Amino acid sequence: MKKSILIIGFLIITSVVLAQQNHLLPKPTHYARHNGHLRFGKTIALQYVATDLSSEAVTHLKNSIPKSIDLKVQDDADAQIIRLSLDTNGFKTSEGYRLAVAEDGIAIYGGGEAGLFYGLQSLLQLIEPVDSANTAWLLPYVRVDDEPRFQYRGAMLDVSRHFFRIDQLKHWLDILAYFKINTFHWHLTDDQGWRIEIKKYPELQKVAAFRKETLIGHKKELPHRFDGQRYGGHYTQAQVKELVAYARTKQITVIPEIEMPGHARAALAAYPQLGCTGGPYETAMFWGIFDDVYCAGKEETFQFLEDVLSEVIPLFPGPYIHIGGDECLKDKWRVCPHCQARMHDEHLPDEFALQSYFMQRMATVVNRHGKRIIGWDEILEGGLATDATVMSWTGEEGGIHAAKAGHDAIMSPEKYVYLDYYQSLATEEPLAAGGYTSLEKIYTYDPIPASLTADEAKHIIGVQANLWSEYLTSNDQAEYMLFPRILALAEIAWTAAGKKDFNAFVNRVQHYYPLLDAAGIHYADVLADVQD
Ligand code: TNX
Repeated sequence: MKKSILIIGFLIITSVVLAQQNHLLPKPTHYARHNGHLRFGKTIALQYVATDLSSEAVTHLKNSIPKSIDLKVQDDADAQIIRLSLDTNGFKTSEGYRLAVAEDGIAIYGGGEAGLFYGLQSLLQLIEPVDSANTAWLLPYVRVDDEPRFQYRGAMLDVSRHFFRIDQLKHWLDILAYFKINTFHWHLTDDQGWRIEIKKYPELQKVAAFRKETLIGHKKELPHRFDGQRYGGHYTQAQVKELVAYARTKQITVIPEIEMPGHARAALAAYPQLGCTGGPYETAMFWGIFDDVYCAGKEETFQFLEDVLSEVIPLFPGPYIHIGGDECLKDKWRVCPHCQARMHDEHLPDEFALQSYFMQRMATVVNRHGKRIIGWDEILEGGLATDATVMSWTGEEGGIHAAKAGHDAIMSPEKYVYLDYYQSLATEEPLAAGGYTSLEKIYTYDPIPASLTADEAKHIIGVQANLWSEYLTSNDQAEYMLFPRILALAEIAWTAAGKKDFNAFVNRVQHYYPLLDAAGIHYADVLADVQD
């Protein structure tokens, strides 16, 4: 029997009134509140009793409390006991859980370790201080039965256009996991910066990781922002491993994205021979789609990307590697002798077929490492690699097409779930990419398109919100764009469609503002807008 004692000292969370209603977010499948509650003193001691969990699993659970809640592991004879049990037959997936709080204590049953983790997150969401001085804490008697709607609940962050430190990313993973998001899509390379160490290609760190100016945004909009500062940075492989391991303790899978064949200007600045013209190239400084892309004719390009993937793939234990595929202009390919020769030799009718050849070749490399590719919906053009998963961003069409063809798809339509869009129509909003993605718009989005049959719909494995960072100038601004909108994503990804209710959701979001305050998160208070 494994035992460990946890003392949880909560940071000051101001003016939280004990709510009787279900404020769990995302909303669970089934929630029943019973009369009474467990009462804790000023600090909360929780003791885990896990009969059938590995010590590693228990450690993960111990580490699962967001950093905003100050956790100390100590022996305490008076601890409340949480009985953790696996129930592998009782749930549809390993993420399902049952939480029971009653007179005789706290019990969590999980379909797997992930389920126990989510049961614990729900428990943490239910513990409330009795007063603003946190003189005591109450945990209501409840029974929660819960399963996620989608297995893939994602958030993407673009660290190329704006660079974020590992500790900043970890902080977000804490909060994302607390709201049961389980996938972090790490957009590591783009025209404006290459952010992952590749030992075989040191120029990536020296050249591709930097650009001449701090800021990108759109050239026309930002003349005043030129500061002449070289801007950049990258993550070492050791840091990548550290983040991936950290995410694992939060039940979060990290998916790296290495962009190809477009969005490659930074890589070409470092290795110009990989472009059709041979350069010279510069890491891009502004928002845009650039026509200098990897040359699809030269073997050297494939060798480079194969080498890159061979270093990247072992760092990420998850099943997917994202290889981009979006917005690849074909202008250079049309006049490049290498590309034209390749098309001739491989009997490719047009440049779209050449892109498909490119992506399928790289998919083979990924498959050889035992992984599957994800690509943006443009990978559908000219034919899809056998086990490719499509990330549908230009709309829902790509996802629908993929699902009908028996491919998995992740819905991420820009119109609904793009977090670089404005979140309110207020004039004082920070400059953003354009568009408007309100909290309500995300909330009302249903990732399963009505045009799919039940069987086809099974291929929609989930939904993801994307935060592109061309317009971000700071970590605080990134948080402002992420929160609270990412909570709407969390709920549409977890909660059954029939259980959604926007007004009730808004109340629940408000409930978490003090927690976000305590965690030092700079969220946008968009609820004032909503209630108008
Ligand atoms: C399109 S969405 C892109 C990104 C930009 C974004 C700006 C996608 C796959 N590609 O490169 O950052 O628009 O909204």
